[in-house]
Amino acid sequence: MIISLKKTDSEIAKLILKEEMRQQESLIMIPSENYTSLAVKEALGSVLTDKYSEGYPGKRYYQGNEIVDQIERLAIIRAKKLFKVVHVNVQPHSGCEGNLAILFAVCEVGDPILSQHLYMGGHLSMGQQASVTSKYYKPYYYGLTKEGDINWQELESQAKKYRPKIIFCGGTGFTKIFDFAKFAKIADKVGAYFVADVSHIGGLIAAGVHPSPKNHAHIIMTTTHKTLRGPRGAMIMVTKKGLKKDPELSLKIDKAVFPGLQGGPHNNNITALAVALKEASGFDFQQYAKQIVKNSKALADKLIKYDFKLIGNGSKNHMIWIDLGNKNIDGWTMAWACEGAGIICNRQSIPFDKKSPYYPSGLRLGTPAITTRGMKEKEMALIANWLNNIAEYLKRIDLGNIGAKDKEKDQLARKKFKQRILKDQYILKIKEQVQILCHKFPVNSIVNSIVNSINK
Ligand code: DSN
Repeated sequence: MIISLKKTDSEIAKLILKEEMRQQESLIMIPSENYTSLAVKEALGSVLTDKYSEGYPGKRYYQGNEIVDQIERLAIIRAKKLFKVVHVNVQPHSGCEGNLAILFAVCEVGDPILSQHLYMGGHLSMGQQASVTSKYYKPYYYGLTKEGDINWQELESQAKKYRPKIIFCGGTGFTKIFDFAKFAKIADKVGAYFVADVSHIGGLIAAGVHPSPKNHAHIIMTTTHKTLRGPRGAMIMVTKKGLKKDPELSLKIDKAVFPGLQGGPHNNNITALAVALKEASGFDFQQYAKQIVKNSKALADKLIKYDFKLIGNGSKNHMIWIDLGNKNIDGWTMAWACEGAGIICNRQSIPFDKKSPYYPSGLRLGTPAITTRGMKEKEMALIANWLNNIAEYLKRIDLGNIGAKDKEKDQLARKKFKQRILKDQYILKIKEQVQILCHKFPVNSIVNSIVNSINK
């Protein structure tokens, strides 16, 4: 693959190799990222990228889809079996399109919808102000409690007051186990569709490590590239309960995806998804999913010992959500210092955050990718120690005007900090140790596999 690319476009080939090196030599701790297998990557880069197939298996608007039909059917069968649902659409290009298709299928323009607030871990695609979904539907929100639980009281009173057409659960920030039955009870009371967006925990559900919403939700949406460890994309699933509420629901979802929102499906993605779904039904995947949760707990417990304040006071899934308030640093500063040390995470607003979403008070970490590399509890202790060293170091050094009320001063200070921290000797020492650890847990690499096959 990379061999022809080098001939055609050495500039891009070099950048791909650099990115591969970055992924190899850093601790990828963004909870929504992962490493796909070589098999998934091969399927993604296959001839299936060349085919047009608007429509669905057995009813396409283009000729030449005999094989594509077989592949898409396989992906659907595997997804149905894995998630125990009655209908699956594997064509959405992303989670945003998946949620938009659900809204389009179920709601009329202007209908009220209810979801977790963006600043409390919700997701843009469920009616947040900056998203197109808030222009077409009337969004209302519920939040989290200070302890990181769903604010059930608020959810129920908003549901009763506004009678939403859809109640969404899920988003980008939640460190506990979702009580899907409780969501369903409220949704049923007000006659709403209950849509479980399980994008983050899709892989944990597939492996039986997190309870499934299949008996509670009408519709389940998941992206396919997070804990599920497939290619980028999404699936919309209809449950038995969903079909009972509306026997036409599957049809409405399919029509909303195509021709409603999308044209040709990305067949290489669907092919790679079929592979990932096969992988996800195996024993190794179950072990991996169990270890994600063990690692997350181990890391969370250690961080608490280092006096990090965690939203939810720990982690019951793959995610750790830190309130950096007591460390006197913001998420932006910590995330850049971590990047300097080769630990890649992301800053995130915390419930009731007084800071802006771009410079929030929180930091979000996840264990899926490092678990895919084979890391376990012992390595989590090392990572917690490095994170603590970074936070303590940031307390000791002069951060200048970072956080100053004067925006210009703040921006200048941040610019200087970014340049400095990536070259800081103390931070680079941690980076060296991070790299030593990464070398002990190599990532499947297409380049390595080509080199190995040539050497054989
Ligand atoms: N952007 C994803 C996340 O990081 O949680 C959600 O789409």
